[in-house]
Amino acid sequence: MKNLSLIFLSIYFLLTACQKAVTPPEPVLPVPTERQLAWHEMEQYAFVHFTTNTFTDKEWGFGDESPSVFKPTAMDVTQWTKTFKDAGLTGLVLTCKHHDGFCLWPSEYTEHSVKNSPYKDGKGNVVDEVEKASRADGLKFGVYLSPWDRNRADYGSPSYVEYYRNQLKELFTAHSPVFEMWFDGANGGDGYYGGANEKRKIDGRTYYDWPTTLNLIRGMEPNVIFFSDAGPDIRWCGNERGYVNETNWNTITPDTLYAGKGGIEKLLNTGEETGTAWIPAEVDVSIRPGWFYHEKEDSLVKTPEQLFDIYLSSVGRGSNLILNIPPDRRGLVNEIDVASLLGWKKLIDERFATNIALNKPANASTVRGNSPVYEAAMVTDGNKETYWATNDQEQTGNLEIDLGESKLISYVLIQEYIKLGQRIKSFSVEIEKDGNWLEVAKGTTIGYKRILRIDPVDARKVRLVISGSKACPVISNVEVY
Ligand code: FUL
Repeated sequence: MKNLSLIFLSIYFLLTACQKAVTPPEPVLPVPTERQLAWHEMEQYAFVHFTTNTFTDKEWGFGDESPSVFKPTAMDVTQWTKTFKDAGLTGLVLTCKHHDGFCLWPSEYTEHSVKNSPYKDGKGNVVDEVEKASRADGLKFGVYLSPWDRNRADYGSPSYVEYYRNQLKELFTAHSPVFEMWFDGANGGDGYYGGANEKRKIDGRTYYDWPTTLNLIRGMEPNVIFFSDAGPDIRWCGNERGYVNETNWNTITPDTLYAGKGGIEKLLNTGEETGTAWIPAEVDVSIRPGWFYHEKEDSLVKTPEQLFDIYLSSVGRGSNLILNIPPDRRGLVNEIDVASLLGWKKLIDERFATNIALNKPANASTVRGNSPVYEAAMVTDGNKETYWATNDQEQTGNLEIDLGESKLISYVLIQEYIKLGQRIKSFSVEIEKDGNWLEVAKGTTIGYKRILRIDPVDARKVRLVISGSKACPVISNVEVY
């Protein structure tokens, strides 16, 4: 008896040792940082454009607006954050200062702010109020501070850069944590500039001395994600229409890119397969035609279906979505926008209600070292930290999920384990029909998340076919709806 236990124990240790011997795949560089991983998981959040433009009916204030126009009549920032939370958004980024230079907080460095407005008799601080409301609703808080300032007399000279940094110091001292800092590359040249009323050109590559500014902020807020056309943490997607390319690499070579440089839109939209840095794209788009509220656009608010399409072409292509929802002149998210947002959330909840692949058995063409640690069922176990992987030399492979019975399928969701880098270059999805495999969707990149809409079809078995990969495929999750 004693001998038998010893034999069993030895077998057990032998098996565990064999299992341990199967090493995980080497990462394909570059890989995301911890803060980028946390950002990927945020998926969709709000952009809030609100300033004097809301009251002057403009998109780009000239910089000569009187602070007295900033006069919301029924301001309630908790209505904004409740709406965003109910819509399934995970955070918000607020335009603390847009191109017109008007500050939503009482900055000590300028008179062009809420402190000289009728709002709360000059005692208001919209940045503070929005941050508090966000935290109360569990939303992460982010900051937009326009580098281009059409109000400042010294815009274009070194003292303005100092001014800009002082404002960042004010913001980052008063507010933490800030999950994202949004640097807008836009610069139209002309402005009020303290009464000069002229056109000013700056060299976007050198004027702001970004490395110094970013170091300054990083010193105050180590985990902040920097957005600009070219990164360094996340990049612009190259358009404001709500999509990233179907081929969407999280990698790009940033050496020659900088905020405001034209002609790089296509590159930003796809990224680069051979890119040297992990700089994923963020899709910025407004629920309305403009970024600020205009009554005349009330009939043009995007419908729930349009928002759903945008969701598929942003989050569904491995990007994050920053959806702009501009409060109206009352200081409220307009009822029309609220209805649309909640309708969108309902569509998402209905269409992705039950993952019919969850905990279903799966089989793969090959499994890394034949180890249970990397077996096919790791993609249906609902655990994002486990994954299916093949052996190192295998850059293709199939994975089959048995749903147990024939079900109507409309969406397939796939995720790579991006901690080991982005790998997949081409893949397809097939279903079994009368003993034959039928292709129902195909794609190129996957990345953090890929959602494929297919013509609704009945099937019991679904197969993921990886036909091209930079190295052995590493898939953490497959969901079927
Ligand atoms: C652009 C700006 O010019 C728009 O006004 C808006 O803020 C958008 C998000 O970025 O570059």
